[in-house]
Amino acid sequence: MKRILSMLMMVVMVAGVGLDSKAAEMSQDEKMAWWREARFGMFIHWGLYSVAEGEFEGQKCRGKYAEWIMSKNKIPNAKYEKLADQFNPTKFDAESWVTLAKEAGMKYIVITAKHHDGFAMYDSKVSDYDVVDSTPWGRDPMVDLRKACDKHGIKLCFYYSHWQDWRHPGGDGNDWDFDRSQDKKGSYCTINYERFAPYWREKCIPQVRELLTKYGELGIMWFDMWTSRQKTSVTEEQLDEMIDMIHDLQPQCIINKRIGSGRADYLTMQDNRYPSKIMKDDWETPATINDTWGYSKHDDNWKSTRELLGLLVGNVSKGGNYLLNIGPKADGSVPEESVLRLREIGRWMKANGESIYGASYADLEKPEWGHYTKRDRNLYAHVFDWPESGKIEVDVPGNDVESVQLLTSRASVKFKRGGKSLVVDLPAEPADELDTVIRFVLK
Ligand code: FHN
Repeated sequence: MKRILSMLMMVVMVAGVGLDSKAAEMSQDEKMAWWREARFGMFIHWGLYSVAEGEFEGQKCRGKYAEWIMSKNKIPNAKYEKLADQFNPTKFDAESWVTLAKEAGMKYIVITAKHHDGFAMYDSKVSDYDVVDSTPWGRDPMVDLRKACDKHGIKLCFYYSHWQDWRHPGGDGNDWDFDRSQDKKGSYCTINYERFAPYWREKCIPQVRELLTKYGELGIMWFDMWTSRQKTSVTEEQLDEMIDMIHDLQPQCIINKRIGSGRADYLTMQDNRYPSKIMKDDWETPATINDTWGYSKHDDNWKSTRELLGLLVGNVSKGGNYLLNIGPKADGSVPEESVLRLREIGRWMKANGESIYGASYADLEKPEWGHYTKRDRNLYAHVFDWPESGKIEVDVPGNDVESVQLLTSRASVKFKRGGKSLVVDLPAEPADELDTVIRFVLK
């Protein structure tokens, strides 16, 4: 019996090694393929700051990001941690978050497993400062999210704040609880490698290891150091240790460059920033629907659906992804304003998604009426601003074009072949009030 068991173990181990080495052998293109195909993801900022809703003890957050309230309002850990007593999200339903992402046409979810406040939003054995051990709710939302993501074919990804940690005495960023007078000046922190090393060893590495080992296959480990590493207490060696660990445990998992190392897989722009030109290496914009990431009852500055869709299409037209945030309330519900906008984008994506998924830049000048995207032999003209002339000129030699159609109905659209360009007669009315897409099939 013992022999049979050990033989079985061997088979399992060999199969396991086979899987790992297959992933380890993936080329960069193979690793990035799902992400390039996806183009559109959901960011979720949810934590103790969601309880505060942008206000603490009658004081509004002194900054536009509500998840920064602990730092901006200099709230000591002893007070901030009490927010955990009120964290009881009775309306949390992983299924509804995931189906919202799916309805919007998003293909992956990146959720804050730990933000700068140091509070783990999953069941961590490293410290009790987590959602299971410190809240009356006592549940691990990542377990439900994992199930719902698998059910709906959405990739699950984790955000982890590896640099800023305002809870651990060694983490960067907290100079209101901890004496930092011996440190050098950094950016958004003070620098002290000796102070930082125990945080890295005792909390950061073990917690990321938990995330990589407890929740199945992850799409991205999303890190957040938006300043240069030299202005922080993080060392190159520490980042190498983190990246090696991810490569060992989940070789298929991609890493964004805000980890602070050139070894990461793709670039994250600054928040809500958009390049003016095509960028050929992989990149994304993390973006907010209003101004904050974490929920704030004071932020009503909602972007319109049209603006959000323009930013998504604009990013794809320059070769990038769009990671759009929702900040659920502490009760687990998603603000109606976000739900509405995501559903409207979803309606458009359902009809026009082929011009987004796996699409990229077209190597044409940006037209004044909108954007171009391209996939294989298909060129897509996204007409956001309907021209008064009822015509658009497209810089593609007429002889290169096989057919021109409205994407949604496949109805042919009239066009004249010029020498170096085409003139297209648009239909009398836009087919979609947000963005009418004309598809050119190239020879
Ligand atoms: O400080 C964070 C912020 O709270 C938020 O998480 C964003 C998302 O990109 N990242 C940092 C600022 O860039």
